Amino acid sequence: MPGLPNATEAFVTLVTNPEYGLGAAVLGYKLRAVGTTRATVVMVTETVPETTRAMLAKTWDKVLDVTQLDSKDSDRLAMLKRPELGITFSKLNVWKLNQYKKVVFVDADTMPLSNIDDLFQYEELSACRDAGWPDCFNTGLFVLAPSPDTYKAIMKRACEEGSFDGGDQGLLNAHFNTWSHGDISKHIPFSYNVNPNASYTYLPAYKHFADQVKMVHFLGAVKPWHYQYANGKVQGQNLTEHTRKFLEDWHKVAEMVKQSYYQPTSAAPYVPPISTGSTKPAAPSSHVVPDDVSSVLSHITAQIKNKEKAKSSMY
Ligand SMILES: [Mn+2]
Repeated sequence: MPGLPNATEAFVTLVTNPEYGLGAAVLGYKLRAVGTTRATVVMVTETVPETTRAMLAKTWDKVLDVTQLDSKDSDRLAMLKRPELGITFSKLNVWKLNQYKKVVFVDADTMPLSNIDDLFQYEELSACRDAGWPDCFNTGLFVLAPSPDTYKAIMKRACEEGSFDGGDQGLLNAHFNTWSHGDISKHIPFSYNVNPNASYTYLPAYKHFADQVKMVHFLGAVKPWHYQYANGKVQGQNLTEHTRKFLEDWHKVAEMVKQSYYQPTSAAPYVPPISTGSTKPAAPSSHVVPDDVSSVLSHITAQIKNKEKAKSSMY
């Protein structure tokens, strides 16, 4: 446990399944290892099993139940070939955590390499450029000021416009749409959200700025937990030297988290539980975020039904 976590500011992440749970456990461990003075909060949806919650409780200050939001926008998600991204709409629950004045949201597939508490100097909405489309910000890391009003405004936009990429990044870029050409003080340096997989695009820069990398973000469909790891080495072809190093750093922490933090109830070795979709919903927790989304969700459902109707009438 950190000595005195600053209770008005928090790092927050989201976990919706056991794999991201291991990612978040690594992230929580690393945030403490680099000496954060802020509170650490992991939001979990009802799809997260008890074993994963127990592991997270060892590496985060607070495990918080949140409502699962799903954009259900399968057409657009299919365009991205990432149908699982819809669930990232659950990220929006972070705006409801108004017991905190300021939050740095970080994806569960990120890993800080050094202290990143200076991010709390930034105002809402601050973020780094997306490596794929630099006029958009990447939502793997962003600074926000929780507010139920902002939450409602973003949900309203989600109902009216959906998201151009089907995920939270399209929606948040549409909502905070002055980011690219507005106040440049809301542009966080790229070194706080570096995608090691993008190295082929600008390898000399990766070499030149390697020492300044504060946090890596393993974005894309292949995550650190998909790589085989044995004897301190990650198995994988076509990995650049620094990608391999980041992946091995991640796995070293993952091994530690699994061995010394995760206490299985049987003597069986740790195997990440596989989500079957039939996971028993967790017992109600005293930390449930007030749920005011049911009406919003019924709007979304109605909209989808209308769209489907419109589509089927075209044929
Ligand atoms: Mn991510």
